[in-house]
Amino acid sequence: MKRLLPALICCGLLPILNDLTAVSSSAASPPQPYGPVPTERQLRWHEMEFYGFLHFTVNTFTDREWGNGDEDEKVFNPTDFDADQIVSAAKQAGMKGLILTAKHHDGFCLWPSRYTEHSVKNSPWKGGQGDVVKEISTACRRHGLKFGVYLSPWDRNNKDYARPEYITYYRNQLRELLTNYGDIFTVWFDGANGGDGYYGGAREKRQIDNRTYYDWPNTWRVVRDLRPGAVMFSDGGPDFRWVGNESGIAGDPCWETLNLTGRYPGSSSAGLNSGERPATDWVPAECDVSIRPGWFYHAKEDARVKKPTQLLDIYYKSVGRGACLNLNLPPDRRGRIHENDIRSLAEFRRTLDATFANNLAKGAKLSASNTRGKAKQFAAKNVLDHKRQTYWATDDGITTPELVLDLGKPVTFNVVSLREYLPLGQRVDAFALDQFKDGQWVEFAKSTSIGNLRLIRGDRVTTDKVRLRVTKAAACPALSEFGLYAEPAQVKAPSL
Ligand code: FUL
Ligand code: CA
Repeated sequence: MKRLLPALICCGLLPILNDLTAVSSSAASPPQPYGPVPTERQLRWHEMEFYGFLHFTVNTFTDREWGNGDEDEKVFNPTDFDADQIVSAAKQAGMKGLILTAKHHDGFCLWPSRYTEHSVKNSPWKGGQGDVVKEISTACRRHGLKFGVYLSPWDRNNKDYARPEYITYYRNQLRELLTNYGDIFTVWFDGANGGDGYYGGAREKRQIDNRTYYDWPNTWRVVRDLRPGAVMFSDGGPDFRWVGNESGIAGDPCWETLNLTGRYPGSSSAGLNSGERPATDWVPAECDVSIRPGWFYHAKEDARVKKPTQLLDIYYKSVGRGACLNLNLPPDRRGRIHENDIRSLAEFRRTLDATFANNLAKGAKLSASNTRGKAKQFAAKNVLDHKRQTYWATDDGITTPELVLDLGKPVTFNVVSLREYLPLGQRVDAFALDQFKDGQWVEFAKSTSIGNLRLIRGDRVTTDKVRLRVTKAAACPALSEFGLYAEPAQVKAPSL
């Protein structure tokens, strides 16, 4: 996962670079990366920030959270399935992708897999001709969202589960999903393995060793071979990690890095919430949480949809701590996202859009205590250009620089936003923010990890000057964005 340092690749150019040092431009070469750095596929995933889960299967119709594996295929019968309605709900909420439970623990397949009869092909829905994976994946493409799959490793229906034959079955299904449905941005590997099940009629408890049974390196290889751009999720990476809870809350700090040795899907959750630093691997966190108490739709939870204020709190504590947010929207028995969920999402989105429409730091006069090689390429103004690829960096060894933003007039804000330039690794350990008040600097916030994004949401501050102080960094900082924002005064409660 670690990339070669660009400096090592271009050894052939060294004599030329040496010559140039005479005219002092070597000081303006980019900083060396610090620690593990993200792969291209991980960078694309970081940019998504917010996407959704769709939990949908026989459980939707049996009112359960975990099916036993003996459900009659006939129970799966949405009355008014509408992939466009589902995907539009996600899009309007600002999601950049959707991950569908193609198969949950009960083993029922939402696509007509040729390896089992336990699928939509034996359901009355669309006369057995339906394919939820196809409909959702094509609707995602129509609406410009990425599509991903959840394929439960645990299968309470399959007769071979816990035997070697099942691994062949599981990989065959992975291949079907990865070859027949266009581009896939992620494969989500759940670590749950409960034991009891139907297992082709055996109705017994089957235990497996999570660490060895699925032969993860070779199972992951199927994904790498067929979809090299896809990122894989599990408790142990390899590309992004579980955050250690299902409430959508990342640790504070939440480091993008982790020591992967000894971790696998279903391994201990120790360290997942905050990550580890220093660490050997870039394995950022995903916060998965449902908009309702359960992962699947239950009519009795219609009045328990998370309120916009709760969704906002989750957003600030997940995306705002450098993780991605995977918010579950469970389709109902019609095969649509329920009106209450849509209403809550719409208000949540409206508030976020109103908040982030206007960076109040735009146009500020910037003065940095240090700029790498005094070069334009690394100038402080790069933090205000809305581009992740440009950044402010300091000279090597300058790890606690300051940046003053002169706003020209009093400005009121309650959200501060920072990004690091990820290709150079996670560099900043801690920082503080000051406002200029009554002729002196007064600290109003301090924090730790930044990574992809850090949002600090607090009381309203009115000032005409803000100062950012990096108070600890493992290497000279490389900050790509800085923003000041004001949440709308009134965040309306939903009228459910
Ligand atoms: C868990 C599963 O057991 C739940 O049913 C759900 O799919 C959740 C996202 O992951 O481990
Ligand atoms: Ca920038």
